Amino acid sequence: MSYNNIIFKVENNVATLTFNRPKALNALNNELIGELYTALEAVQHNEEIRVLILTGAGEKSFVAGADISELATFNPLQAKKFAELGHRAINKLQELPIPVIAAVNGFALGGGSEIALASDFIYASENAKFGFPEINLGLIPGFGGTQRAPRQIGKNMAKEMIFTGKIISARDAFDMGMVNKITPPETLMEDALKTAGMIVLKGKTSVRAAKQAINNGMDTDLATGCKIEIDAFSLCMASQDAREGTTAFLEKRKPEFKGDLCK
Ligand code: DAK
Repeated sequence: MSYNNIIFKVENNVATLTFNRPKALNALNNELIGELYTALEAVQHNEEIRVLILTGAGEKSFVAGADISELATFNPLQAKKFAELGHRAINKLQELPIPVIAAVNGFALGGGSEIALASDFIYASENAKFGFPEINLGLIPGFGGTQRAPRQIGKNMAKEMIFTGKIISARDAFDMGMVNKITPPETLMEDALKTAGMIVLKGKTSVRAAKQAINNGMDTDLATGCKIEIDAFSLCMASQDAREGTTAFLEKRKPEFKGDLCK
């Protein structure tokens, strides 16, 4: 599959999706969002892919939000189509069974911050900047930002960012728990790939079960969340990986996870 606005590659069980419109700071136009959705479907159906990394082309930007030049031309029906496609893509991203790391290499504004927040965690380069400038356009975040930001950085911090449209540094984003790690720009991808490489070596079933339990549990109360964990734990116990992991420990060797269910 060839794309005009993204670069998609798979190597060593890790897929890398690069937003690739550097002249427009990788702003999200309709075509890019369609390609993002198609690539995410491919990731979902390819069991060889164990981790997805998202990043932006060029040194300046991850994604500078929706493409304002395109947005300005939409009639209401086109805007609805754009919104529906955007939500489908971002929901698909959040619901991918495998971990997603956003390697934010510059501006992550509006839709860019929303994509990063829908990922499982964020590594940011020292020059990364986050924000929701929609308010400056007379808009509000439209790809789930009003919902994901308060859940992840707290209601009041999210309100301040969304009401003011201010742009914050990687350090501020790290301090509020939005970013897991800050790295020099030159080593951002290396760091993300290193972490992805650690995850690739773990059991396929247990990584997926952990992601599902955390995500589904966060949307509910603690007691229901613990029930979700019991089911996910039981599923892991039915996998060859659990047998291999425990046996390898007892035999004092490294486990070799295959990701199959018990036969
Ligand atoms: N759209 C289109 N082009 C953009 C762009 C964007 N978002 N951001 C940057 N560019 C283009 C610039 O126009 C410029 O193009 P040329 O003039 O060279 O042709 C080029 O990228 C380089 O940008 P600058 O010259 O401005 O670079 P600076 O370093 O001076 O400034 C900046 C960088 C990121 C601070 C600045 O470019 C900027 O403020 N960009 C706009 C940020 C922004 O407001 N993004 C949109 C957020 S709103 C919806 C759902 C969701 C959304 C909308 C609708 N529905 C449900 C319907 C989402 C909305 C958003 O994301």
